[in-house]
Amino acid sequence: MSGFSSAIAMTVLASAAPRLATAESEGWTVLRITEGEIEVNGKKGKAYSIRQPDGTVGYVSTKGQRFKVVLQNHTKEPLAIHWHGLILPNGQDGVPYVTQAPIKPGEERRYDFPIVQAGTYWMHSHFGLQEQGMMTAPLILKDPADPHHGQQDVVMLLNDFTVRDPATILAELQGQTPKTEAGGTMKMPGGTEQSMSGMAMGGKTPGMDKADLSDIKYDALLSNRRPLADPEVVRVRPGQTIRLRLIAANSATNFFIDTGRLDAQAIAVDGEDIVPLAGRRFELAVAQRLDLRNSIPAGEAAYPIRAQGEGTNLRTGLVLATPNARIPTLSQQAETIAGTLTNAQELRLRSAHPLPAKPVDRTLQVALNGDMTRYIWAINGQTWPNITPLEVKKGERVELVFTNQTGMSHPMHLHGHVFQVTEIDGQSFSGATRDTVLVMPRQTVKVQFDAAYPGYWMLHCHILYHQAAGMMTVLKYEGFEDPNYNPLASRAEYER
Ligand SMILES: [Cu+2]
Repeated sequence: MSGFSSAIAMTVLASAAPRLATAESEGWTVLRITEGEIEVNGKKGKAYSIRQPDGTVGYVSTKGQRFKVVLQNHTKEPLAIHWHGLILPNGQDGVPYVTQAPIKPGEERRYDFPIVQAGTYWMHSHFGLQEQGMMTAPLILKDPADPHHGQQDVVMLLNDFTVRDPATILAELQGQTPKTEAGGTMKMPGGTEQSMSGMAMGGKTPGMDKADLSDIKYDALLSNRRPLADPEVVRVRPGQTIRLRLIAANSATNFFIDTGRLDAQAIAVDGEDIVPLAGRRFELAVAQRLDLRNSIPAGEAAYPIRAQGEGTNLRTGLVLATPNARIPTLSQQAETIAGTLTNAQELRLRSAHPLPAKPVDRTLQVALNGDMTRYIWAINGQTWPNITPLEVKKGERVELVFTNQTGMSHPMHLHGHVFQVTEIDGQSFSGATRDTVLVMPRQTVKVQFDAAYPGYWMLHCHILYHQAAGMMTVLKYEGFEDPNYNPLASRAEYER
């Protein structure tokens, strides 16, 4: 943890300065990725940052404009940043060894494509385990045609915080000796068809019968990088309407969102509008986003917005407060341990813009399986990078059938597309359009999308340690070729 040398970062910055000035004058937004650490409740842990030169965290732009970003790596490691939820050219999707080579220390990479969406998105490393070190930031796209355009936005980016090295966490989960600097004793798990054939599925593995809510004990949960003991306070006015943009930018924690005494309308999930759903308690799985519209009541008051982790009493949050409100002291520990998400909310969500009715041209089975005792996670019995891509053809209506044969829930994310949730455990409905859907243990979830964007698109569990332990594959368009596609090279990410 000691090596976050600002001197190195400054040197790189200095050499990049002339280019940087040019880039900004040409309408580019520079995003600098730096290493660092933060102290939470007296404990220090890793904290990368993704900021513009003026300190702005992440990126905000508008539908109809161009996404023009110069990404600069001021860290000492290679990296790659994925623009989560965006519809974009495949080559700019930010997946190392699949759509691009990693960005080396001191290097920069340019991204330039039209912004065709509006909503709450985020960016995160898709390289190794950097996401756990909070190489994450908001990516907000506004819609000038939105009747509520211009109202106050409050972004609430959630992270799960650990002081431990994520490589050690993964090695321990897999029952392996942590890697050493010299040796690299850690290997990618499974990997061969042979090892997977003996894999215990369903509830047959003893370890999978435990209440597998969460693999990892976190030191804290953070909202905009602050613990609930020292929360961000956002000033609001009585009578004002605000849009709260919640982003589960964390590595392994599903959340219950609690708006306390403040009524809320859920208006979008994963950037996509839904038929408004009123409530005060909402489910939010890893990598998902939830937009809430809140009307601040008359009178002075403080309104904590809290997020409690599934299977833990840890919680985080921020406070909306009118100008003269007293800010309450908030405990990071809830009185009770939260249970499990249920997907009951998912069944109630209705897309405001459902897919046009069309027969399904192709159904792809996506079985989620693995071996909890050995901590191997798989899709259709295969572990990344030893996978056979799922194939689609441009123009097809594609259905994905997720069947979860494991004892843990998996938030499944498809890159570069928006899908509609159409069925959960036999119950059909015109569900939300989104990019990440939670599949509960033993559950079958069906989604549909139109195959309109040729490329190699990742399909994976967004729990970082499941992804790293193999639960990742690729959706490939027939006839699409990509010179960067070399998944076997991605082993190196974990062997460094
Ligand atoms: Cu998973």
